[in-house]
Amino acid sequence: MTDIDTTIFGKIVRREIPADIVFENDDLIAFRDIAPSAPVHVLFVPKTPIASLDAARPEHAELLGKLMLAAADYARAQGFAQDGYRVVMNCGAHAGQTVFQVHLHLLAGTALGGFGA
Ligand code: DGP
Repeated sequence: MTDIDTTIFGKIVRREIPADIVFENDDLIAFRDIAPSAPVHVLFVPKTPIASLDAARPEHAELLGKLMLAAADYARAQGFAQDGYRVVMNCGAHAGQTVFQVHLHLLAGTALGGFGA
C-alpha cells in the first residue's frame, strides 16, 4: 500500500473513521482538522499518494495546483477571502509534519499572528 492508503487520511477517504468533510471531488478531500489552530482549520488532501512536498514530482503539478485552488475557492465561498487567510504545507520533521500524505492547512476566521500552523 502507498502513502494515503496507510495514513489516517486514507481512513477518512474510505469513511473508516469519522471526519467533518467540507468538500470532496475525484481528486481531493477537505475536512476540519481534529486539533484546530484557528477558528477555521481545514485540511485539503489529494487522493493520489504523495508522502510530502519533497516527494512531489512534475506529474503532480496539476494536482497540487488543484489543491491550492480548492482551498482558495473554499475560502472565498465561506467569506474568508476579504479579511484574509493562511495556507501552510509542512514538509518533514523540522516542519512538524505528522501525517505523511501531502496536505494543505487552511487557517482562517481570525487575525493570525506569527507564522506557521
Ligand atoms: P501536519 O502536522 O502538517 O502533518 O498536520 C497533520 C494534521 O492532521 C494535524 O493538524 C492534525 C490532523 N489530524 C491528525 N489526525 C487526524 C484525524 O484523525 N482527523 C482529523 N480530522 N485530523 C487529523
